[in-house]
Amino acid sequence: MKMSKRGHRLLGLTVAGAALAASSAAFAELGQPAPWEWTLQESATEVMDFITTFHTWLFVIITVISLFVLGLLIAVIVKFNAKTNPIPSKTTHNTLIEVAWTLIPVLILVGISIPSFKLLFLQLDIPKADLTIKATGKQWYWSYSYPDNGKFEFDSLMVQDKKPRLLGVDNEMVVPVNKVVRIQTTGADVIHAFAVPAFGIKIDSIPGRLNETWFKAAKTGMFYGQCSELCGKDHAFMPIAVRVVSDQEFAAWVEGAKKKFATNPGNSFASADTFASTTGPSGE
Ligand SMILES: [Cu+2]
Repeated sequence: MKMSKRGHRLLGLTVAGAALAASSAAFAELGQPAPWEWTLQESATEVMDFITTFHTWLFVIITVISLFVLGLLIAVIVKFNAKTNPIPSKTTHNTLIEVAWTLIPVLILVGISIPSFKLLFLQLDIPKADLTIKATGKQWYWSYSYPDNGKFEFDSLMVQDKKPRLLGVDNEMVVPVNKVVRIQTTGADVIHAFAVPAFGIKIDSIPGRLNETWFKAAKTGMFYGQCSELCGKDHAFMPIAVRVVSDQEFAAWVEGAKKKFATNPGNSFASADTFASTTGPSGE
């Protein structure tokens, strides 16, 4: 069977699309962005699963609406131009169409709002936490404190040569797998935002206010995020690195961290000195 020119073009497009999808899947790495990635990052929590499904659902809806409107436009252009339709209809009302173009958009909005509210409640209704971590955004790094596990606090600064580029840090936030982690976040100087795409969380860290969010990582591994509120010249260089480990590994890490990061009362600004003496990404 011989293929038409259009058939060839369609086949070419399909192959290109499939190759693109396959390549993005091949590059995709859990917990971090991948080259040529054009989809959402792979999910590691129930919330992110929901976000991904909701995103796909909205994409289907907008695609159908766009194609429908495009179809109508083409029909008007082809069938009702001055040449093919010299005597235009004088119709001003059509009850059926008027009811339809009122009712159908309402139904579409209801179809969007129901999963939207479900997702909102899932995100905002924080379940009973197994662990609380306070993440403080500072110009330009994060400090994490573990009030439940021996009250230690430490700074997490980007390390320039560490992989993945611009995401590697000296001290990672460590959490146990399959445990509800409540994040309380605030800003020490200006507004920052704590965001980890694979967990589906993004929340402003505002000075003088304590915002809360939560995640329950279903997979172990490294998960990266970034400050997501423009906060100054090194905004792009204050990554968030979360290491999800087993319960036993977490307990062992806590023991080590307690000694390593023992809180030194009366020296709460020691971290600022640490930062000043560390070579920042801009070489300052
Ligand atoms: Cu920031």
